[in-house]
Amino acid sequence: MRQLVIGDKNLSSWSLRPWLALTVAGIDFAEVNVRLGRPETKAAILRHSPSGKVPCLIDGRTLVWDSLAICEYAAELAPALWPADAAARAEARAVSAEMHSGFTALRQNMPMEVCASRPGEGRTPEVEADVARILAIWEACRARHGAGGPFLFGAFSIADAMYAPVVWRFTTYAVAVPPVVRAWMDAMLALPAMQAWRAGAAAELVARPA
Ligand SMILES: N[C@@H](CCC(=O)N[C@@H](CS)C(=O)NCC(=O)O)C(=O)O
Repeated sequence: MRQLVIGDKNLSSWSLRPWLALTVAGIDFAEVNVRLGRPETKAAILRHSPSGKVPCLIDGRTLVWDSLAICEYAAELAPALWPADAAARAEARAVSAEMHSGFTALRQNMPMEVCASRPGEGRTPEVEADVARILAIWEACRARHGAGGPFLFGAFSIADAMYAPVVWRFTTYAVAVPPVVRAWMDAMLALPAMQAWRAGAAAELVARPA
């Protein structure tokens, strides 16, 4: 059985991305949960992941130790995780890569905390610029490619998975969004997998308070 090594569901935004892609695609895996931010964390992660970071997918002798690489691996098992149209697929890859490599100010100042409510916190000018760019990406995806369904490229894709932690961030920090973005965020929040992740985060907080 494939194993996905992940961090705390309340906090680990990189873990959520491939977890969601695998779950929505119906690809079987078992979770291996590592608690972040503890003296023993690094050693615990290194038992599974050569980078010392989560997420890491273990599929027999194959190790995949990066969120976007795991999503790509998932798409080899479930090709519908990328749009079928080549031009749309290229754009989905571009917006996914932009999330993977960017938005540092947002990541630093508005960390994912699925179960928290912190309206208005963290809004530096650099964060405002990241928020504006992310809203522009989501609006463009919905306008250009969204006709076939409620997600960024119509059907659920890796692009949605890559921005899923930002859905939780915008919820936690109560970021105002235009109606077209609200509709996409609502579709994301309605996914049983997103609700299951949130329930898991809440259960972990009860079982092992900070
Ligand atoms: N670029 C990596 C980033 C992974 C990452 O930074 N993971 C964090 C948790 S969300 C981590 O493992 N932190 C533990 C540590 O650095 O000790 C990816 O996309 O998977």
